[in-house]
Amino acid sequence: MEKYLPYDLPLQAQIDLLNGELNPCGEFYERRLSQLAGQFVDPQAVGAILASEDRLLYDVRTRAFITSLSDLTLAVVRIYPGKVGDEYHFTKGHAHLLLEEPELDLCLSGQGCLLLENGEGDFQNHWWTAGAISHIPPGYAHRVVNISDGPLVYAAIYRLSAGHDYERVARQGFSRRVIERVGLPALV
Ligand code: PAN
Ligand code: ZN
Repeated sequence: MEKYLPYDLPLQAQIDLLNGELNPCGEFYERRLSQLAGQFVDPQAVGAILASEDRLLYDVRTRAFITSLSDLTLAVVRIYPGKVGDEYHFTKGHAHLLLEEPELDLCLSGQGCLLLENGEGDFQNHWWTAGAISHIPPGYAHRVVNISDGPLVYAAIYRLSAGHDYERVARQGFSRRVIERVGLPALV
């Protein structure tokens, strides 16, 4: 009998810090403007873009490290640069279904802004450059905004069983947005 199951053994993976490629990769998915349309503040700007293309906003590569005792998961996200009206591209945003689950995010390249909101009146934001690490405590909804001219690449580490609750953000959004004002990002 084998002492260890194959998935209980150590594993190594490699991230390309600039383009977000993950090797080996588990799942890959893309999110386009039509999937986040109601989240942007300017519906006319959304409509004008969708009339010609369903713009790719970001893609996600994930790798779950499942053992018989644990389920740590790595996601590497690449948000493409750009704006919808004056609003920078962002992720859909979610809280975790298991409210006691935290997450660690690490900015790998580009500049961004992490929005954090706990639904009990606390809003915070973290400005990111490469190397910034954010601890997202249990219960905080989170969204990442790309404020750079190029891609923003970051890694997120969480437990697979934490799950994703997209409903809360779809219903309430976040109380602040990151908008371009005279050429610079501003939290409004
Ligand atoms: C991240 C997110 C990633 C994409 O891995 O899943 O930033 O954002 P959305 O899931 O909101 O589209 C994470 O927070 N995982 O829990
Ligand atoms: Zn998360």
